[in-house]
Amino acid sequence: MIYPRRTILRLLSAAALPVLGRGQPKPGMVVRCPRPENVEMPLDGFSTWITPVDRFFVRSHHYTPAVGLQDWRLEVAGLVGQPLTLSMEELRRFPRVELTGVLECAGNGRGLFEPSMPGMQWKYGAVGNARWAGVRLADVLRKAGVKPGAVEVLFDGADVPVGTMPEFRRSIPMKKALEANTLLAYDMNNAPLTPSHGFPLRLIAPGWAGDSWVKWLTRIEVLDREYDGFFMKTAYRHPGRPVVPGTPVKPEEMHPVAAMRVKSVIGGPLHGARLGAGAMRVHGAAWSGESPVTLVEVSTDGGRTFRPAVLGRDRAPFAWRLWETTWSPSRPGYYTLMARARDASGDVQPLVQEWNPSGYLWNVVQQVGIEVTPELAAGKVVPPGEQKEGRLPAPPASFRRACLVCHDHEVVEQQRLTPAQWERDIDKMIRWGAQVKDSDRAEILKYLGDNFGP
Ligand SMILES: Nc1nc2c(c(=O)[nH]1)N[C@H]1C(S)=C(S)[C@@H](COP(=O)(O)O)O[C@H]1N2
Ligand SMILES: [Mo]
Repeated sequence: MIYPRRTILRLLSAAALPVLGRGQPKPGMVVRCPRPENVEMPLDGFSTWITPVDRFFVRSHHYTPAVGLQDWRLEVAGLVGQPLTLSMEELRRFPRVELTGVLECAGNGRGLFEPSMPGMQWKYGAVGNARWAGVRLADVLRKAGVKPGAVEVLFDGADVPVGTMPEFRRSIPMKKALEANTLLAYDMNNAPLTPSHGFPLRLIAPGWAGDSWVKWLTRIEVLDREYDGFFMKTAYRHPGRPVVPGTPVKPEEMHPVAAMRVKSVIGGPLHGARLGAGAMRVHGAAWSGESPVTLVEVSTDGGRTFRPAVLGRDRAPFAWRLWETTWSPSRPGYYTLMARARDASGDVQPLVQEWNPSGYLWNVVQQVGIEVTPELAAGKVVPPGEQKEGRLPAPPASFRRACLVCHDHEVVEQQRLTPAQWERDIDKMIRWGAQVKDSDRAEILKYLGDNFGP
């Protein structure tokens, strides 16, 4: 196969631009892929109300662009009376608004779905709670003067697609765009956004999953119709009803992922831990979409009984809530801990995870198995052992040539796909510009199928 011309140009221009493919390294994070940067917060992150920037997950489809404020402008265009071109200085003249809120990737938990599907295999930590500051999108739109007939606002960032992948462009309906809490943020935790998190400007869509929180904003366009680009029409769609696990659903039968779902995560003890007898703290964080968490209940007997946990004092409408309870196991044994959150709308976490084709919005009640043993002194905790990974055979040169040009190996290692799923995935990669020679295809598929199965 010949490289499409567009791909060559893209790869060349990507190489020439000061693009930070890997972002700033964040020590102690679970690296799902160094390039493009995708890192996950470990479970200990569910112990602090505000997630520090260096512990905050990163999800980037493309390489991190290096944007300089000097030439940066925000364009406001489309169905408006007065198109705008704003510098950061001009933008900062709008009233400053602060908001503490949860940012969670729609795909958080994908790595837990059975049957599995391709994509970043996030477990629990593609989520964080930060202080955002910026200006109201509504204020900027008011200045531009939205004309009648506006349906959606479309957002575009400075990231350049990898290969022939589509641009990451996302839209939100007018109603969400005009809400007082929808922000164009320049600060995260009281400092300018870092490159990984969208410097100099990103969208904050509180209560909605991360795919709407477009980073590196350069252009906002008011549309008189629903946007039909790839990341709205094909990706980030959910059936919104239970479907037979493992079966395809047509994109037109799904709708765009919007609000997050009510969810709690147990930050400790950790699954697989061994503990001595005595009182222990069971704790974590809980959040929902657009209505706040009102209750977290904890079970220590595999879901037979639940009792309310104590909710942390720190709270804000779109933030997560820390929770904890103290528990003294009456005798040694194996225990299954569970936490179940409820929100103000009455929504509650399910006991069974309904499946969807792309693995979005995982929010089933988590189960944490621990062993209480007389071999350990009261209060002593032995964390779960490091998972021993089998050694991988060296990837064939054909695979390195075709695949590792655009992304690192880590993103492949975490997949759990059948040979048929790998076939489809390689076809997608070819559509996205991968150069796979016909003579190499079988060898690549064998390497993938032999090593990264379900
Ligand atoms: N321009 C652009 N914006 C983007 C993305 C992207 O790839 N490009 N990823 C989105 C997704 S899927 C998520 S979950 C969040 C992640 O934000 P973070 O990296 O700051 O945690 O950014 C969103 N904004
Ligand atoms: Mo995401």
